[in-house]
Amino acid sequence: MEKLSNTYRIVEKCRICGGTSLVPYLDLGLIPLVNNYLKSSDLGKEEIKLPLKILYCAQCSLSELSIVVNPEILYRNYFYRSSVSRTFRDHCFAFAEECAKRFNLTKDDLIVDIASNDGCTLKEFKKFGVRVLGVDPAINLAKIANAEGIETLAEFWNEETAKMILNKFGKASIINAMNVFAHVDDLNPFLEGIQILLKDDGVFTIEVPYLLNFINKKEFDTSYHEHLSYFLVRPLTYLFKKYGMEIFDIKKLTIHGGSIRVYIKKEINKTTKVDTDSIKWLLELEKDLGLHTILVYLNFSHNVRRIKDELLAFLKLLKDRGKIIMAYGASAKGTVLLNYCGIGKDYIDYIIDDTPEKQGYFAPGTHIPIVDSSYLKSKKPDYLLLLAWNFAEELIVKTQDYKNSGGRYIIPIPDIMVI
Ligand code: JHZ
Ligand code: ZN
Repeated sequence: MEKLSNTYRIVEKCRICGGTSLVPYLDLGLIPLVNNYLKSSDLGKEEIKLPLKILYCAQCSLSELSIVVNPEILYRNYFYRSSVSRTFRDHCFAFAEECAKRFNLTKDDLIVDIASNDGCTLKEFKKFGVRVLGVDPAINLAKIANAEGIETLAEFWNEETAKMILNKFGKASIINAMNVFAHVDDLNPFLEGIQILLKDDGVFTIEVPYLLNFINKKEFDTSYHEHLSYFLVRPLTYLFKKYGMEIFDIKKLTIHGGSIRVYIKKEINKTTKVDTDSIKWLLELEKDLGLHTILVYLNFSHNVRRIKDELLAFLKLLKDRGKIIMAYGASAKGTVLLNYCGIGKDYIDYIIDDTPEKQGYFAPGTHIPIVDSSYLKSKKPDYLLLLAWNFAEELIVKTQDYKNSGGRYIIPIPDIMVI
């Protein structure tokens, strides 16, 4: 494969501990960029496909991608809209409500959301009467959020952005980084930016998919070129200590197949009580499950190959019987699953997605057309492969008519389940 200049760099040392003992354990082959949805005029052109490989750091137990794709390519125009899922909107409301109560937020408090997407989280915070500001590099998303009354800067998060906000808006009481911390290559300017903008008694929170769930539930499809780091608590404790920050609480969450929310304060803030139990409990759990050694990861990789074989064999059986199969959720993880397993238009006729921006486009790699939910009625599939399996419940509830008329669902992860 030709190495496209300025497209990516190869990872040689761990981004958290600097260790060079990086052991590869998952290799999904060449996968397209998951956010690179195609127009019909793009279909004849060559598509970027890059190696998708995960490495385990023997020193701090971080899992990390073997390459880093230039963020300017990945994030300036972003199709994913956080607010499409009701489950996610509810999740954001619960978080905003918790913060408002727990940290006694008032109208003077500024809440900054990094990678604020279409303003989904900040809309919920706004309900509690606080000041809100979004930061997101996607120009298209910042435009949508601003039009909907959530002030948003179309910038990457770093020291310069933090200084600019400080001059214009003052210090922040809470800074959130939800589903973005794992996307960041150089954490130095990111955390320096937090130090600049956060009040001394302020709170920084991150939400990241939890590697423990990734391994235990075989969520291999949530690895893609955007997800550079796959976190356990262990490397996180190491990281924040290095930056003069302290984790004071961690919550396990069910969202996105299992995530953790980590609450962090500046070390100089002596007033916030540290819940050492929640941190110790997770650290011990990770150790007991063998996540601080390589063996578990190699076993995981073996399971991933098995899922591929089983899913392909099952879909083949359905096609041999003349069944019509469609998919729901043109998600990033769906693109990885389909491309890695070799499931294309020969199996799946259409992918339904409620995101207006994705409809009319074609899925990366497979070129399966992305359509709106009216296709469920007009094309009458026998089976619906849930590519957004993390929102299975929500998708099944919203497709009750399909279910009542005999339609079935295939949930691919962690093991094939037919409903
Ligand atoms: P969803 C995203 O990944 C984006 P994806 C990002 N890379 C990230 O870090 C992770 O989340 C955590 C559609 N849908 O959320 C919307 C409906 O159409 O599982 C989405 O296209 N109707 C930043 O893309 C897709 O499915 C619905 O009712 O893997 C879901 O994508 C629902 C619920 C979803 O994440
Ligand atoms: Zn490391």
